[in-house]
Amino acid sequence: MADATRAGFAAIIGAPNAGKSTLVNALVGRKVSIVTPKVQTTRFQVRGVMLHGQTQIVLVDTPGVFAPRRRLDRAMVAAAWDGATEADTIVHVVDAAAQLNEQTRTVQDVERVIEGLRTHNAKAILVLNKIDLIKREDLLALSQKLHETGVYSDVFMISAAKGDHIDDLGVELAKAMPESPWLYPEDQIADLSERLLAAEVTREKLYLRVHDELPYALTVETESWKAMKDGSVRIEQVIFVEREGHKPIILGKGGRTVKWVGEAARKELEIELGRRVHLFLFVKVRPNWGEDRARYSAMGLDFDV
Ligand SMILES: Nc1nc2c(ncn2[C@@H]2O[C@H](COP(=O)(O)OP(=O)(O)OP(=O)(O)O)[C@@H](O)[C@H]2O)c(=O)[nH]1
Ligand SMILES: [Mg+2]
Repeated sequence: MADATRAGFAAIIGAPNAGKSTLVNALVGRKVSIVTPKVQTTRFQVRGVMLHGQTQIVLVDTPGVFAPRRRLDRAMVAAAWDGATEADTIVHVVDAAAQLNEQTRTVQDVERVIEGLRTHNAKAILVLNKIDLIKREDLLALSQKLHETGVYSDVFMISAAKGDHIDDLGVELAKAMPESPWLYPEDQIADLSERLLAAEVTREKLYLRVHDELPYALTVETESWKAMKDGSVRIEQVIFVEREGHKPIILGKGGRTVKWVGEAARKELEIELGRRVHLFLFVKVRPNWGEDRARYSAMGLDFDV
């Protein structure tokens, strides 16, 4: 039947910082997953929905696959493979520039993904990303080398940030989807609740502003969400840090850092939500939130892995 609908899942996996979330946002055409220059930005599965003709493709953005150390790391890796093995197709995003510069961590992470694909007996579409940063001949050699591993069904060379060759990839993903009724309503582009998205936007701004290891020791939660009579929304969020000593870093001199974060997050939320936003941020210490079971279920992660 010519007009049968198709729908399914495409899991986006790859090393931290490869550009997975950037790719998901580019394919969806809207921001559904936060993006920062820091590794391990995405902590849990985020689903973005793209349409291609009669086909609905649910893109599952996953945390980067890497060597797990802390409990949060292990939960993130588990979430990545869960997303991958349940999907109709797997997209492995590789930062081609980092790979060519032989950045040890990236190379090891890519090897880990290849091993994981072998273990799960799965094939993936290889996406070499960030081609805006490298020479074409280097790219072809890299493509050849990775293709020889035998775990890839196809290779695409793209720039997620610039949107180059994204459309071809979209067509390929559509082909991989089975015949099925659509999984989400036509106008839905993400499965993140507004409360969670709002917390993620604040976390993105914090990552952009605070440096070093601190981002991994913080989490943001939306505590209250009130629709106001004038059409605006009043949002209260708490930034949890692990130690008292982290608090002044978040606040900044005279509260400057948290003020910048609040402003930047508010502006973006107003665009995403399409209404005026009053955003209130509080900083609290919660020692060991990384070992707190309740936080994991709030993020959709499994505590016991
Ligand atoms: N030059 C260039 N930079 C890119 C491209 N795609 C993504 N980036 C940048 O790479 C960084 C990481 O992008 P993300 O999309 O957050 O990467 P990720 O794979 O989701 O990272 P994690 O969530 O930490 O696993 C950001 O600074 C992006 O702006 C690209 O095509 N070209
Ligand atoms: Mg990400």
